[in-house]
Amino acid sequence: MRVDVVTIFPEYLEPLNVSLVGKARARGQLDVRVHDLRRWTHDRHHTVDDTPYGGGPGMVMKPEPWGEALDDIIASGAPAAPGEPPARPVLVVPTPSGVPFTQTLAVELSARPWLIFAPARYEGIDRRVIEEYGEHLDVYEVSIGDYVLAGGEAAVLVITEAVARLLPGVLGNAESHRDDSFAPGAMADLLEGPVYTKPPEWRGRGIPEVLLSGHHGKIARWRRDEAFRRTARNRPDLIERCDPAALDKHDRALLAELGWEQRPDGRFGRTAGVVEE
Ligand code: JCE
Repeated sequence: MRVDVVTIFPEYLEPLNVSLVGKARARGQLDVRVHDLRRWTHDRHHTVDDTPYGGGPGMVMKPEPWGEALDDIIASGAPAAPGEPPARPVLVVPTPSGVPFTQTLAVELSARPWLIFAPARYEGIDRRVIEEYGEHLDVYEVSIGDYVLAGGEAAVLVITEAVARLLPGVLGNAESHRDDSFAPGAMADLLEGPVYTKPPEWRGRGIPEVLLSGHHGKIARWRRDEAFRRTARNRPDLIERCDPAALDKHDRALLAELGWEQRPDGRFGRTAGVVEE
């Protein structure tokens, strides 16, 4: 996969040299190119921003440097091979007003051969840039969560790591992603429960007996119960939209114990008047 990043803070992308993404690059599984947007300015001050039309606070990123940068980078990718259609990148623009970045979107992006990230600063990029490239490319305006960053670079790091670990051969065999919380097809879309390793006792704390029992059936059930407890506590929204057909009798009994009731449509909701802990 090829990844281009256009930014006014190239140093912010240094973490892409490290760990999983850095290793994928070193192995040639990922070709990451970071570009300084100011290269595509022509004035003495390398201006990338201007005041917003209509007034208001802050500054807006000018369209011309983005247009020249994206045109050059897109042109650098063609042609794939003689007779082949030129590669078409996906444009990914982090913004708090984008569609939520989810594991499903990570899987979708991991299937594309070429991503171009356009992390903005200030109050964002002149809208015409997104409109213009939306006519030629798939453009994803994505939000990594409901909070406001100072710019899109941190979101690029997040998205790149989530996508890169899904590329064939990037994650070692030891860590497979089938069971990730949120992986499509994960255990009924539950959060993962707690994990333990050696030593068997640490500061007077043991580990749950069942994990030492060697009884794989009991261990699987215990893990599922812990996943339900954690999900009900931390992400009640996931219990509410959980498919009732994915639950067995034991699951339903546990949820009832935790103060959840099954509605006439089969979905779960908190039992009225029951308070936790
Ligand atoms: C960004 C800003 C909107 C005023 C470029 C924030 C994404 N999930 C996300 N949270 N925050 C972002 C994000 C991404 C890019 C930019 N800002 C700050 N955003 C209105 C200021 C500027």
